[in-house]
Amino acid sequence: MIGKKMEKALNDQINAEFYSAYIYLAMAAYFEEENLPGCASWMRIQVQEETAHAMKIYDFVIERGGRVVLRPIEQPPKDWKSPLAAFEGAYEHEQYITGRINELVDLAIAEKDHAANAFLQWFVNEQVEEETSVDTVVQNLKMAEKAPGAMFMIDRELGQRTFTSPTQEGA
Ligand code: OFO
Repeated sequence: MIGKKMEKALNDQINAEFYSAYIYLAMAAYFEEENLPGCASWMRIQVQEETAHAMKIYDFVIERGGRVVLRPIEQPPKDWKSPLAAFEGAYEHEQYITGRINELVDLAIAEKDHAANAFLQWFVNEQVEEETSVDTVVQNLKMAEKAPGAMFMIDRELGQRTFTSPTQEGA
């Protein structure tokens, strides 16, 4: 059985993961508007990842005998001043999510909830990947600023990304 504090914190994290999906969906719409279909597609894959993250926590709360309570998802921004600014925003957001995951681990340790701690380690590792993959795009876009035509190549490359369900990678 899950403790009340942990249950509340995990419900908050379900909301944060759905917000992540929402902000990336907003970025996908922005990229569609900017005629960058590869960037838009990359963001749509990210939406699937975030939804899978939310559902992974959702299932864990239920498995532990807790109650999932869904709250409203905050409205994400609509526009960014450049593709680079959007990906920099995504990078900042991932750092924020990493901080939240670390706080959840701290809470699991304080509550002596070993099952939650073990479960959350998957997210600790996942956040390393999340930050790295976004930061790689940020670095490429920074280089592209100085090379005309490079944006076209990057967009084409980002369009190659495919979705692998994080929940099927084992936890
Ligand atoms: Fe769920 O990792 Fe991004 O936000």
